[in-house]
Amino acid sequence: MTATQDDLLKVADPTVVTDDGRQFLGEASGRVVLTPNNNRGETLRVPVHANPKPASTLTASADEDGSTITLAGEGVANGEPLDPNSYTSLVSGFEQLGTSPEMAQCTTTVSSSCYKTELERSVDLAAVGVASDVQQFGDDAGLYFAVSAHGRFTSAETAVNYGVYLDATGDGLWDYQVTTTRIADYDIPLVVITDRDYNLVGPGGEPYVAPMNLYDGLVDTNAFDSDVQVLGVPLSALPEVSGRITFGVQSASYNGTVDDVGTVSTPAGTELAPQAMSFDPTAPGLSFDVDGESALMVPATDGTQLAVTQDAASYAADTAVGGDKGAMVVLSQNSGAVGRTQSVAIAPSAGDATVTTVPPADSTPVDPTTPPDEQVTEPPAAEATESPASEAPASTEVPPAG
Ligand SMILES: [Ca+2]
Ligand SMILES: [Ca+2]
Repeated sequence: MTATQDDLLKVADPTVVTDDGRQFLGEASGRVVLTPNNNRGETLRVPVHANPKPASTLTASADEDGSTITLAGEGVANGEPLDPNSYTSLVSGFEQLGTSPEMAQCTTTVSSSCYKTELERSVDLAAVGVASDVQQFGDDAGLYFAVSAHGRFTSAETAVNYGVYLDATGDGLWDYQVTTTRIADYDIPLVVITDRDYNLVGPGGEPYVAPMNLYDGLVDTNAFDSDVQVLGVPLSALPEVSGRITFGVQSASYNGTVDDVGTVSTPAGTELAPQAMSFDPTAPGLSFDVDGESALMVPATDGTQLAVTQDAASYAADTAVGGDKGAMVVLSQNSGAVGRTQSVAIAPSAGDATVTTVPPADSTPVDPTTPPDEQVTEPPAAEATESPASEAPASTEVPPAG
């Protein structure tokens, strides 16, 4: 089998229905016939199957004053951008406010703070970014989180779940959780919002439901075998958010492994750490656009420029956990070797602005004698009650929250 990167298109097996937006991998299959060369054996028909996909090698770097991030390298552009059968390198810009070190693999002692198998490797958080497109969309803006890990998931929201816990009211208690879930018979991970009782909430009393990575399967966002996810919600779905929020991200695996960036596990459940991340969706410290379009899953290639708009007062007030604040550029279709998440330093534009960075708060250790099933506060798992056909955005033309 020969795979030519420039010719690769995202073609599903003919038996797979894809126009409902399900996520799928492009695939090629056939058979190889092996015939004996000395008439001393049977002819063998061996099925072959492959899921090749092209990868880009784009890298992001900022100019000196931090006002522009330029991509260099090789993009992928097979077919019409955002076409169901095409692969197009997409870029998204976030303000990076979370950094988390690599987690150790468990050895003889099993605990919630080490990973057990490669299958749950994506539980190990690496970076957290946040973005608001209030500059482009004003009253109809969205809030977007990017969560990257030190290892890949095969399929998101199977072995590992990410929960973004955010406090809108300033009392230190989270009011909303933005997370993912799956529902029966609909083959995409879905972004949902819960309240503190883990009930699904959304505008008009209806649960908010949208595809992970902003697009359903009709646009390739490299949703499989990746180490980064984008969770977007409209601000209208978070009515208590009126300005600055604090937030943290907790990941949890089916094996009871937990990683925290600005969150802690308590006997009563997940809470924000005393020092969480802080961001103002109504006045983002950093905003990113490509030719005036909000830089969220927009086509990217060699030379693509992200304009970085800085609100100096907000950027100074934003709080990072575990590392410096800066830009987090997500290049969804990049190869793992180049990296799908790249951190780019952006210096504060105001001369006297103080960069606020706090170390990661200590997680409340989970008693290792507790059975794994009881260690993790299962965050999401909320059953969506509506059928996806009526709830999930059918359009693939625009990100859901913009
Ligand atoms: Ca980590
Ligand atoms: Ca609160």
